[in-house]
Amino acid sequence: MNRTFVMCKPDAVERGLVGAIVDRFERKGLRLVASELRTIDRTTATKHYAEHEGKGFFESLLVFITRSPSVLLVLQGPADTWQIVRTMMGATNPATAAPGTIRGDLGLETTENLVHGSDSAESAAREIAIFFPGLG
Ligand code: 3AN
Repeated sequence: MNRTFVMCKPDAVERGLVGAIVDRFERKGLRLVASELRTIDRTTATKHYAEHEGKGFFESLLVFITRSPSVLLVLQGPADTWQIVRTMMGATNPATAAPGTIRGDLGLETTENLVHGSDSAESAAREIAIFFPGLG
């Protein structure tokens, strides 16, 4: 899969960091093939985060991700584009994410960690179908 799904989460939009984040991906050489500012509804968020249902942070994750618009992106690059994006994002907890990564440079909170990127080729296909069903 040479396409992956990326979300600049509500905190990234609220803090005015979308441009800085997209800039990193574009400068890396990845190409935008879809982009939309959208407030994610609860049903879609539940589907997207199905693997975390039942965990302690699930409810606060849903409240956060639906509270204001996110910028939804599909990025295209060479094989395993999802992996390139994950490397650029850094670890889930921004407090310990490596400097030079998006989370390492711009964030501090685990829930409000600025970006989401698909974690496998299968997830990328699943998530692109959820958020951009019309994308051929
Ligand atoms: P990643 O976003 O790095 O793929 P996941 O898929 O494990 O991380 O978690 C999805 C989202 O759930 C994270 N981006 C974060 O917002 C939230 N999350 C994950 N683990 C925790 C945790 N231990 N405490 C609070 N929120 C968490």
